[in-house]
Amino acid sequence: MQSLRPLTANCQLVNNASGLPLLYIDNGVAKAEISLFGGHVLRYQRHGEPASLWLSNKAVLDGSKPIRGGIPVCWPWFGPSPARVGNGKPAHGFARTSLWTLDGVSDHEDGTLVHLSLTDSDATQALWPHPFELELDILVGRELSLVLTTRNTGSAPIVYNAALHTYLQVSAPEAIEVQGLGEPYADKLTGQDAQQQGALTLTAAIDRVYHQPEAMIRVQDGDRTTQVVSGNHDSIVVWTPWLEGATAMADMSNDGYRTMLCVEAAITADTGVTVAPDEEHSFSTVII
Ligand code: TA6
Repeated sequence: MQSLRPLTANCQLVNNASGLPLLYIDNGVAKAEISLFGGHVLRYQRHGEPASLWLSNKAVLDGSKPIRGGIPVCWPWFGPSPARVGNGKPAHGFARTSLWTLDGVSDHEDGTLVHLSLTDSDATQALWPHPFELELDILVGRELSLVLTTRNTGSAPIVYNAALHTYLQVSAPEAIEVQGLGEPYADKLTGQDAQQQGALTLTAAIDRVYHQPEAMIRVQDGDRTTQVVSGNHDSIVVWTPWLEGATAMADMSNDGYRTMLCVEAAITADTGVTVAPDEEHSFSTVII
């Protein structure tokens, strides 16, 4: 790993062994790693505490495929490409496999602020024929805060779906209770709508879209509480692949599912969010 250059007192730009540009942040309260490939927060850890984010020990970090773990940015669609975009395009859109631009880094009393952006190119136009500017503002402090802004730089309305697909690090599935998800959810494993009764516990694979979540989701992991506080989203997605799902993934070890849980602020409505020309729309998630 070669150090390219210090950007601020607390942030360095480095290339990993495969040449992928990464930001290394280490400030008074936390450390983090952010990949410009994907605009992807890979790691976040407060000093003296366990890591907040899970990153697969088999994650591919050479820019050839999406990175398993951290916070992938799913955009401008979520899951399989919807009919309005055309079938068969890459799952979860192209933001997570695009090289983002670093617009700025600055150190502040409450943490290190990073601004990343992605604009349309021939490659994005081929998948999604719209001019856009996507901006990700990341604050690495006592909290990890992400704001994703979609700006329409074209002359026709755009419709998007998205998720900040947060992989939380957990100690073990048996230790977990998730509160604040609300009741109604779509179960993507059965294709049925269902109702949550009480706190969610983990005993099998889960792939659910909760439609009426509270702003704050609490993930209780034994004595440890992680809060995921989100805004301007329309749903929270909860996902764990369990053993059968993990075994099927080349970039997750078989027992990887035991130490991760995805709790994702998302825009999943079929209608998406419409952004008029010259307008923008933002949503956010904060890991506390
Ligand atoms: O957020 C849950 C989900 O959409 C699942 O359906 C699931 O398979 C997953 O994300 C991971 O997707 P990926 O394309 O990263 O393998």
